[in-house]
Amino acid sequence: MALELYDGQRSWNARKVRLLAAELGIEIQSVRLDFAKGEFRSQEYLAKNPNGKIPTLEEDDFVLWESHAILIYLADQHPERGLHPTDPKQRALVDQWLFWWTAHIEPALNLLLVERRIKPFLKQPANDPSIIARANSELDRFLPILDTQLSTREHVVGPLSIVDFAMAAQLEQAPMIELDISRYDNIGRWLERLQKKPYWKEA
Ligand SMILES: N[C@@H](CCC(=O)N[C@@H](CS)C(=O)NCC(=O)O)C(=O)O
Repeated sequence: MALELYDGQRSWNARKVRLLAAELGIEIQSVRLDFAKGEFRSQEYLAKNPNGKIPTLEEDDFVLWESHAILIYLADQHPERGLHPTDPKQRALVDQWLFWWTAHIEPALNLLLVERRIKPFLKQPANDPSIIARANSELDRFLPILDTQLSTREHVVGPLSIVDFAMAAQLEQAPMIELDISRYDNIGRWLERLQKKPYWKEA
């Protein structure tokens, strides 16, 4: 069976997977779920992913959720590309940045996403100033670390790796959550380099 990805047009987590699959030339069949129609919470989908979130990868009877676990699984199909390196130290550095992103940046991005997009969409009170301030304070603390890292490297760990896909798919959506990243020059240049990839726009 082909690889199937339960995803959604606007999901930045699903986009991480589509971008990496395109880079690796892995064919993935996309199964689009519509949040507004409650398709994330159907019994059928919850049986695959009890979180009711996307993305979920399905390959025969193997089901995998959590976008970063999916990135690792796909990259490990092509060890020769080194996107999740086999050398223990290089791999540990990729994992370091992936965990750092998951622990420090993603929660803050998600707070902005919920306040600025999800709550208005659900017609709930949104744009809570204290939540937005908390998110921005975390981003002000941690994004400069990424900007400095990129000041001397073409990609986050040097060579292209899965962390570039994990981070870029979300940071390129900064305008959507009204996050200003224009002061981070190195992040901006790195995003521009990635966006030149031939598949980037369509993935
Ligand atoms: N940690 C999960 C997060 C997945 C996630 O939050 N996906 C969003 C779409 S980008 C979603 O399904 N949201 C629906 C919900 O939270 O109910 C991952 O990386 O896969």
